[in-house]
Amino acid sequence: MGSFFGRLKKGLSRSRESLAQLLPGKNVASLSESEWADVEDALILADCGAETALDLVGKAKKSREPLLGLKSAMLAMFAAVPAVNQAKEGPFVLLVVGVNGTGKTTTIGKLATMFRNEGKTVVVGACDTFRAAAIDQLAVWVDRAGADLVRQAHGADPAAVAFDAVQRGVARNYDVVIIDTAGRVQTDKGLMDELAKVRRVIGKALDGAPHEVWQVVDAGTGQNAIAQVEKFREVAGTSGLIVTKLDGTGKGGIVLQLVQRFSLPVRYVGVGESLQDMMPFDADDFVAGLLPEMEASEAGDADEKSVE
Ligand SMILES: Nc1nc2c(ncn2[C@@H]2O[C@H](COP(=O)(O)OP(=O)(O)OP(=O)(O)O)[C@@H](O)[C@H]2O)c(=O)[nH]1
Ligand SMILES: [Mg+2]
Repeated sequence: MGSFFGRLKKGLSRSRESLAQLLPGKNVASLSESEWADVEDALILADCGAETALDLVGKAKKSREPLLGLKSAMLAMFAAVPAVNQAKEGPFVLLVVGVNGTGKTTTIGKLATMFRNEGKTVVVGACDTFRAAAIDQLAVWVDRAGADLVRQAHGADPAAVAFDAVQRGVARNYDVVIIDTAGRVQTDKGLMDELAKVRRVIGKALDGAPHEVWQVVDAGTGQNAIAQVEKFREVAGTSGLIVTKLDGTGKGGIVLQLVQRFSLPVRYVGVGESLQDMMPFDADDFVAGLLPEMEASEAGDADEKSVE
């Protein structure tokens, strides 16, 4: 937890430092309109997007203390998190989707390890059959996690692999089935149709599956993440997000923007390349990483920004 938070904090330092210059962590009574405009710009630069930045500033302005106001406006965005949808019968089936290189396969290795550590049995379906190397990469992760793998030859129909994986999960009474898919750009209609088919076929193998569809988003993508989630949600039924590479982006506002735009829960965040570098998303930690720290208020703390 300590090291996770450290990595997250380090990853978000660029955004936090620019906000710290505008919002000193002191008991400032108010900011001027132009100071608020600067805060809004800093939020936009941190990838919050204009709409979310405006919304946050609008709410923060109503508070008697700017930094606290911004903090609670951010936390409010994460307020209602739905529970993970569970399987009624048979294994919990999780479909993992997203654009190329966002971290799906790595995240599946981390998730499989996590489930195994919880004592659950896991099978992973290698449905990225486009690249032979993709199957081998997944096999290494799955092996390390101590999970089972369903694979077919390079070039096989991804939907057929998904069907087999779910079937094996049911037949062997596994607790969890995770389906890895090939990365695809949301504008590629052929590949998006294929993903819709993978989803449909999973439902044929087990009624009610997939129970969750987690979309992996690279925190460094910037505004394109919005178009990605919009399209994947429509085609594949994204039900939750995993935001990766929060250790390296220097931004992070994209998380706020995605949550506000789509009301989707962020389930996990990735903060590095190794197995333990993934943690459940914690809104308090995240907001604490994004905003400068509050100093204990001191009496008579005069600052050039304190009075307008
Ligand atoms: N720094 C950092 N790197 C990550 C994280 N998650 C994944 N990566 C790296 O991102 C790169 C791509 O990861 P993959 O897991 O292969 O991504 P993918 O989405 O499966 O890629 P495709 O299957 O090609 O679409 C690898 O070099 C990973 O090590 C993370 O949280 N932080
Ligand atoms: Mg992959």
